[in-house]
Amino acid sequence: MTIVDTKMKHGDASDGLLGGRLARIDGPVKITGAADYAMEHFPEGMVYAVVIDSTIASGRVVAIDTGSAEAYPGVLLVLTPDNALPIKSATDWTGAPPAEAPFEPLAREVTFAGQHIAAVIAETFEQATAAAALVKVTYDETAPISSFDDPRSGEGFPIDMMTKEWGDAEAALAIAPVRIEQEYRTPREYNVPIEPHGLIARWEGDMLTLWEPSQWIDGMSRTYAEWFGIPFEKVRLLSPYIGGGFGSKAFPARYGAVAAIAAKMLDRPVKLAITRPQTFTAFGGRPATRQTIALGATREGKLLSIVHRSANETSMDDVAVEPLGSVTSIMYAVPNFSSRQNIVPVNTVKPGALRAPGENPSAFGIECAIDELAYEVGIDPLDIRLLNYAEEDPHARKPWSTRRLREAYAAGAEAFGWAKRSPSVRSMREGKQLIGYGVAAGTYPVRRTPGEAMVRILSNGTIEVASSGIDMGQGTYTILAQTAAEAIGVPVETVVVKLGDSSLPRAPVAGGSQLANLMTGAVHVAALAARDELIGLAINDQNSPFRDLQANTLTIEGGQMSSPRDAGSSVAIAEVMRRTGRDRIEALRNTLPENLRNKDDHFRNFTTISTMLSPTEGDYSMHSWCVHFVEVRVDVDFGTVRVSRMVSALDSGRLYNPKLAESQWKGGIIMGIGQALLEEGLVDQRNGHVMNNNLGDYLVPTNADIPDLEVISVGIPDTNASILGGKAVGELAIVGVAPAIANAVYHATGIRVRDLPITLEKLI
Ligand code: MCN
Ligand code: MOS
Repeated sequence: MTIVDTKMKHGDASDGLLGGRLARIDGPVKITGAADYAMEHFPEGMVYAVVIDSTIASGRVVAIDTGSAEAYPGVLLVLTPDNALPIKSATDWTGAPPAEAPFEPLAREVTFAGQHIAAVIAETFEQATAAAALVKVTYDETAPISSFDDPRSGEGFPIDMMTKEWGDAEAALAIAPVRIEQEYRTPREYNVPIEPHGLIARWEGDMLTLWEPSQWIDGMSRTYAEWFGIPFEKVRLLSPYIGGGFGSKAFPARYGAVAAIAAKMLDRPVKLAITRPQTFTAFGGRPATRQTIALGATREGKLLSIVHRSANETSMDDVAVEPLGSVTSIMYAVPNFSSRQNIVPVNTVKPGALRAPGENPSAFGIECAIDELAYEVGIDPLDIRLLNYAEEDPHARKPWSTRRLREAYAAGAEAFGWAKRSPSVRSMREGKQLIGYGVAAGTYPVRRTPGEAMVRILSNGTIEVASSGIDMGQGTYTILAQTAAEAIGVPVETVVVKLGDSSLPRAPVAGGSQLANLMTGAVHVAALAARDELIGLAINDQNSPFRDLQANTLTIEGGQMSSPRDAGSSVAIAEVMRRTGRDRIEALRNTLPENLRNKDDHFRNFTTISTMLSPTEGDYSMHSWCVHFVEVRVDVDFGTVRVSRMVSALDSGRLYNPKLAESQWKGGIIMGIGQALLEEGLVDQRNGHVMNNNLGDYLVPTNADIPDLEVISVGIPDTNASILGGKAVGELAIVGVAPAIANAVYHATGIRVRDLPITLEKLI
């Protein structure tokens, strides 16, 4: 178990309260190397597994010759589908019941290049690696379909759940005075967190311990428990520190099952580390997407109709949907609307979640399209957004809980100097640099899943907060310490936060940008309960110092309890605990709805996404909002694009810690710049291999690519959205960055790039 200690230097005391700019309390252990990451454990007797991946993208494994590998020094086991311990299928993340058939993490039928087909387990990593090279696989290969541009992939099949329609969009489009229609595309993009994936699995009898980076301790523990048919409590998953995930560490992957199977078969702890190239095929990444958007409008630029048709790639054997109509359907007021989506199976690993799945590519489509319309009708790209401003949710027909997008447009435009933009393309230039200004909006929904937290007041006055929620860099440790400090009335230095352990109170997934709102809410409720109990004790206990004062109202501030009736006397919490002989006060609270609160076993032992409320459940439609203003400079001779200036204004409601929220926003913006200009998974169309499966060839931005970023918070507390008034932060800011850059590039050059990334060959 890891304890994060807040005894460190920071700014003034108010920094420690909610809304204060407290620096990350997990920072010192991270930069001094004291933080223990999953793969840094060395349990007694540990051995090493190396997974062998398919070199073909389509076909079947005919034979696996393991003889030489088995004979290699140190080799303990060569695992194939034929000898692997059978395990069960597990419930999926939505709560859909598991398949009857057993789950086979090693494949016989191959549907993508890089699919795990065997594993070698040896005493050392080097032995396992060398022996893995000796395994001979014979395939029966068939021609793969490597992308949805392959004519053989067809149109795919419709996902009815994604259909959103009102009015008569086709008819309104047909008679609209102004019509534009274009296709927008985003490539395969991959999660490349700094810490690659992997795990250590150890069995002690029927107890499974896992050290594995995780965005969802409870969901992953449940899956492992179901795979092996053991109770949830028999799985201990530890993930106190995580080197980023961006959506890729929320579910156990097949290699996790392989490691746990091998550990059980050998009765030795097994470490299985995924190599960087394997991170491109061992789990999802964002699928390639394409969207056709037709806009019908008046000559003044008022929208009359949107017809949106879209598709994303999925794997051959499973359904992955990247919701491409998510922003299209809520950003603008439009009387007629139709959005439909297909998924197209190709020979790829099943795509997964990558920061703002859905909203991110969705915004690329609609926010470029609206920009195109602005030029078509000859009005300013910012004005056209205001002209079509949605005063309520046009799809759900509900009022926004809060939507400070107008304020964001105003604040962003002012800080950026949008008014200095000259309207026509190629009209701003400095030497060999064409200068362009672009704008685009973004949004991310407020998701709500119940959470649970424990708050303890210990005899020495320390406050302990415990939750199985995680911190992969967002700041969970820090904001939960601030929440407890504020609710109880103690300096933040006295709060200790424990996270990332399945034996702690249950928390939902740190995905969908919901954890901060949910867990600050649960900790707030638990901390108030603990405080109430402490005050009750102080008032009622025979030995309480306040008993003598006969005080019936008490306050706690700075860790000192006092009675307003007797201003002079204040007693430290530790002293109250000592005098009353209490060793601890504990409050376990959850934020389950009233009707589930007392029969919460199902929730506690079966956390799936099924308890998540939609952003439009209830009286309001709840979303975070943002706008990005970008200046690009495009070299006239070389077509190179640099983002030279950027101002973003964002509405995430109340910020629990502005320093951390700003850092989250900037992280998202940086990823957005990478998406716009650099990121592109290249799949060899002949054999389905990801060609640039490493950080040398799959480009992500570095410091030199990023200008000074200015972020402005325009949010106000939104207590419809969450207990403490915050809205989503983590994924918001990536949404809208790529279209803002594409729009700026058009303004600079007069060239409209509708397929990401915007590389130089598309501009010359
Ligand atoms: N915050 C705040 N005020 C609010 C809400 C949030 O100050 N009203 C700040 C807090 O510091 C909080 C952080 O923003 O810890 C993120 O909060 P939230 O939006 O609830 O997001 P989650 O905690 O659920 O984190 C997940 C989210 C997602 S889904 C992805 S993807 C993502 C992201 O966070 N991956 C990240 N940010 C990441 N940051 C890092 N460093 N690494 C990743 O892999
Ligand atoms: Mo974030 S992609 O929802 O983990």
